[in-house]
Amino acid sequence: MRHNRPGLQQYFSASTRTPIQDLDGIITPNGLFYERHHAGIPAIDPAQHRLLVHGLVERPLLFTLAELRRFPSVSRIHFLECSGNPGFNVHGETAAIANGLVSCAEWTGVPLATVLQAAGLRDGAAWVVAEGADGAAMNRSVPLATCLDDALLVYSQNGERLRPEQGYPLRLLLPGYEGNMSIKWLRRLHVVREPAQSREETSKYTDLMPDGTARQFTFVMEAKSIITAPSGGQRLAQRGFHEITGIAWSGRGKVARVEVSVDDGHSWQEAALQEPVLTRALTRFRLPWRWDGESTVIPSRATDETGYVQPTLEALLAARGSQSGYHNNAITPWRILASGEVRHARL
Ligand SMILES: Nc1nc2c(c(=O)[nH]1)N[C@H]1C(S)=C(S)[C@@H](COP(=O)(O)O)O[C@H]1N2
Ligand SMILES: [Mo]
Repeated sequence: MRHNRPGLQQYFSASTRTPIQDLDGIITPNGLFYERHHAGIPAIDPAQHRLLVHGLVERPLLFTLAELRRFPSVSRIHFLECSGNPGFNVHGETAAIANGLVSCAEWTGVPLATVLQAAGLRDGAAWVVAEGADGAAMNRSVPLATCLDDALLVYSQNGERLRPEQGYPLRLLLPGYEGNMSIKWLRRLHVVREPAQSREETSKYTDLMPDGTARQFTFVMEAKSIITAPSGGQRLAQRGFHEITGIAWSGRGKVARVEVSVDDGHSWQEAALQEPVLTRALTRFRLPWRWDGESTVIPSRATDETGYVQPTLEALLAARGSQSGYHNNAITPWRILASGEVRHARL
């Protein structure tokens, strides 16, 4: 779903959202994967594309895609979420507007650790600056420990080659981290001592606090959930049985529990989680429900395996103030009217 912000001077949409209210299961079809690009989508000839690995390494290396594909590969299912999903002043009419900058896919590629080991790390190596080949030459600094952990150099998504929108022919994937760091159209990995302090980690992707300081390097996407049915814009056609279903995820690991309330948070019931529950992947939850035809509010609340509980918007605003633009993982409550129409409870 293209998202054109009124007042923003641009002739193309810089982001599209996944219609999460219309999807089942946990895998996002590639054509419906959300998109966020800061300088359009470059057209890259894969035969010409190179990945440079240099800086504090024993052997600077320049890879063609064919060379990268010779490394042992892995496939893993992970979500990707923009840390601007949504802003703090957005109460989406639909689940897509409220939370559609999240998607989940099976990614295939090479562990970044394998490629860094091939280059050999030198003393002092502590960060890797990843850079894209788009007009923005977008770059982000990634701690070396993350690069040696579960970071992937990805060339395929859900079985087919990456689409141009997702970074063809090569992207970085940092499971559980804010989407911005998963650099698309990846062309360079610079191993360095200190973070680059680039635009995307200073003026952007930092959170301004009420006391005037800013939170920087807030990498992890904290636990979140959203009911996708019934959700905003939908309508319950009759009273009686309805399945409440939605998605939950956590950048820290597995989702441990999702609770759903059908009485505006007065009481909570535990939803069933679709097996297998995967680390840093969308997790489908379901709760059978009998609607009595009365108006009510239905929020959902995720807890991850670290014990972290998804907060209310009030709790987030109390902790961070209202200047902060990123990392809103607040509970989304849907209001069901007696007519069966569903709206965002804050609208
Ligand atoms: N080179 C480059 N990488 C990028 C971006 C970009 O504009 N250029 N956008 C980032 C942002 S803000 C997000 S949320 C994700 C979006 O990935 P997707 O478009 O595949 O969903 O890519 C990140 N990687
Ligand atoms: Mo993003």
